[in-house]
Amino acid sequence: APRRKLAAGNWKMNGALADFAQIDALLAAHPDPGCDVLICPPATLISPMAQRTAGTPVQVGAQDCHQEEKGAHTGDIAAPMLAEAGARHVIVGHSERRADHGETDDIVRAKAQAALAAGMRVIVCVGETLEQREGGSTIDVVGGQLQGSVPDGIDGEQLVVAYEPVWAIGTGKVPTNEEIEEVHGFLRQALQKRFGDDTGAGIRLLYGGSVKPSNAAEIFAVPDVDGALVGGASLKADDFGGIIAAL
Ligand code: G2H
Repeated sequence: APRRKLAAGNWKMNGALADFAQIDALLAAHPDPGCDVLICPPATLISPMAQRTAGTPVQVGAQDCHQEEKGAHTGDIAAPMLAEAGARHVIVGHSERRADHGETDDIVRAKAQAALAAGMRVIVCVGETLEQREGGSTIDVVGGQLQGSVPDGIDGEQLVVAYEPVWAIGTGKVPTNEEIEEVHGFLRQALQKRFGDDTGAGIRLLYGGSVKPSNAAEIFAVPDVDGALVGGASLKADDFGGIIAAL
């Protein structure tokens, strides 16, 4: 089956109930988006957003989950709790989590497993720093993160991998099409080698990092780019809508 395109918004630590008006405007402009549309708001907004978007093409996800099902982890949120709140996807291993919370590949993999066990899909993020790119180790770094962060025994529908070069996040800098194609081609090959041709071919690969309406069409033309993980631009209906229209 062809891979269905995915526009995933990552609100990060932004947004409030008042911003649901942006989702209403997005749906008014794109009632039939022609791709999967996902928004991952802060955890406090998951439940009201899931209620507000019920019956619409907008799906709701989480930005992180704890790796354990329950327990003494003050301030953390378990995957089954997110699922009960209405989350259908969980982003794991975003570079901001890896940097701000010391999340290693082992932790990210455990979180991915917890999300899958709770019946959600996972978006596993990988990406190199500027120093690593300049040092020529992009493929090694991304390959190591992929191997270490993606659990065994997944099916192609449950897993999405997002390539987010750390130096392109929120900076306005975007890799060249050739740079994106090299990494996405490598990710596809590595996933097919590990999970078999069919499963590997079904896994969606997103590009993330400063995607905007003005650069989206060019990025989406790159082979093996099946959509985008969008930060800043996902908070505004016009911007996210422009990206959806380019998919
Ligand atoms: C990368 C991306 C969304 P932005 O972190 O995950 O953010 O589009 O703001 O660069």
